Amino acid sequence: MSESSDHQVLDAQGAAHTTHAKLAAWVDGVAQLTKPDSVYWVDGSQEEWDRLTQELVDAGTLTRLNPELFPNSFAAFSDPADVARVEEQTFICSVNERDSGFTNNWMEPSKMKAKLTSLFDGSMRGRTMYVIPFVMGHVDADDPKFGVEITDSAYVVASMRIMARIGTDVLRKMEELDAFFVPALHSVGAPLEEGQQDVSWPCNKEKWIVHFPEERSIWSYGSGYGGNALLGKKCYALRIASVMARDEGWLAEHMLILRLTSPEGKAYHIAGAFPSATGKTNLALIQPTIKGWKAETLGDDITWIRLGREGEMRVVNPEAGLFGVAPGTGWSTNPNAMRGIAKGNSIFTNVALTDDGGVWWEGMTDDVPAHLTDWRGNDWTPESKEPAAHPNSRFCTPIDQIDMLAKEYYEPNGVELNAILFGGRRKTTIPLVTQSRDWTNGVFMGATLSSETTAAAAGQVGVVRRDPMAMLPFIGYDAGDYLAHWERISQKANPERLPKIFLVNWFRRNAEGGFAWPGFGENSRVLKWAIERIEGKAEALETPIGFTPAPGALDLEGLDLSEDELQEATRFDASEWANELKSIEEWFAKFGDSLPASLQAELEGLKERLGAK
Ligand code: GTP
Ligand code: SPV
Ligand code: MN
Repeated sequence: MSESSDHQVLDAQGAAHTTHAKLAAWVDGVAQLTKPDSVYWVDGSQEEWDRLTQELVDAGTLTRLNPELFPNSFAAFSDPADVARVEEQTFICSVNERDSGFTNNWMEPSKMKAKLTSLFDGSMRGRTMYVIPFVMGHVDADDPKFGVEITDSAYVVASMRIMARIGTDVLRKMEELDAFFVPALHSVGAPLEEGQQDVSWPCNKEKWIVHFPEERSIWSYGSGYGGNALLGKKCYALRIASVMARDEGWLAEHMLILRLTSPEGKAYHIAGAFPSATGKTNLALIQPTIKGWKAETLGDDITWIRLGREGEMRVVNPEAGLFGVAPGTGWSTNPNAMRGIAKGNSIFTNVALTDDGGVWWEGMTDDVPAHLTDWRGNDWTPESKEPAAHPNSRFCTPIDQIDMLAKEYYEPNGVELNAILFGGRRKTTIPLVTQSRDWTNGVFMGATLSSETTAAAAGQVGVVRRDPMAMLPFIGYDAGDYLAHWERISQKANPERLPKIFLVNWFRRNAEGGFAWPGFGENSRVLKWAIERIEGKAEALETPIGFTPAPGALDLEGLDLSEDELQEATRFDASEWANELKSIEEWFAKFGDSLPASLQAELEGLKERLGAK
């Protein structure tokens, strides 16, 4: 067949599958550019999942796990150079450079479009082009947020089926509303020549994760991994959604949502922003160690916050699955996650395989298996120097398999938010918990949030960096404007119903170098104190940085922790804060004119309270 007649076949695809004219035209245009062998519209059915996963097994991309251990579950092993988000190659191409701000990479949109157009030209040759209609959040929400991902990766299709609501039902709703959708284009950038043998994880050395905020579109090239390729997640539900939220008066945040019910039966909703691989999924699935408190989850990674009719803040989780860090998630630290994973229907990426056809990762069980196949396919024993699972290996599991999922997860317009936690991974300086003095002081805590970098992003691990609201890699516009937007939203809200804000740190070290606080389920003690603060019951000490638990105010019943150990975890240390202050000043200086005056005033207030002026 000649090339031009080939394209005529592809031209006819769009209109035959959808009455949504814009979508049909976009799909046709992409097919003409990327030149796939065929175009396939994803319906989201079980039959389709069975077929695609079998094709992926045949292609060597997936390994079917032993169904007695993990039913309907698969392991994938990526190219060793494609294991995490690539922040240096992530761009916010706003029309004006100023609007992408100093925290983002920027290129002039038409220049970037030209570059991407030439990369995508023929990039799907020899492959199937999949069209995935999806909605982030509920299709029945007051304002459903639609997207369509085009990808040449069946692994992405299978993963998207877990992570988002996808398929024909969503497409029909889009058509009925003639809805706006975010076009999200993805290619692994590995076209196949006639007769060329494919590899198990096609990708390209060159990677581009690009967002055009004004037209609300996404182009991702070269990577098949997680947040680079499942475009509903970080690219849409955070970067593009944060821009929509700025324009429409809401917030798109990197937060978990937890519902806690007190022994008196009163329920509270807490959202928590922690940078990547810093404990969101674990806190979302917490098993409280204190008596009488019940925890249920609504979300583990992304939270959309909107104002309700009474000026209350309402939260929804726009996702349908968990894409969780595997290492450290285990039967002793996180049984709720493990029970959900064990139900199957999951895709594991870059974990190790056990000899009986199951999966394993560091921290999954207390006993370490005598033999494994590591994530690179090599034999592994406990003597091996390298970890068996990649530090950023992930489980991808439907959220409805979590026993502790709150029924409120299904509320199309969410639930009222009562408290916000900001947390980082800091060895020093940041106490276990500090309550902000008020909303603006809480926004200051979020704006100056800092954390040691993790394996979730390519690059050096363990370096302290400022990560405002845990959104540093995900703010789709100018960071100063983003902080101003947090202030603006609070002014529109009912002041009586504003969530209380707390700064937490589960990762402070003691003099011996161990964790000063046991963490995980024991974090429920901190949550209890936070709720009792909201209720006006718990005592606090006022320090220059905010309110910390008064002696005896944290419930430590049943916990083996001495007064001294508790002190190490919770104390405010003036000398550490003298250094912190310098670092915060350097950080704020980077914002230039776009730093909100209210936050500069917060810094001045802190300086004064620390006796630094
Ligand atoms: P992303 O999915 O990348 O956004 O990560 P996340 O924020 O959901 O982090 P997750 O809950 O998966 O935890 C990441 C790592 O932190 C795991 O290795 C956990 O074992 C560890 N971790 C989580 N909570 C705690 C805690 O309370 N204390 C300690 N010491 N480690 C924790
Ligand atoms: C994160 O890095 O915050 C993640 C994993 O949740 S990814 O989807 O790859 O962004
Ligand atoms: Mn995350």
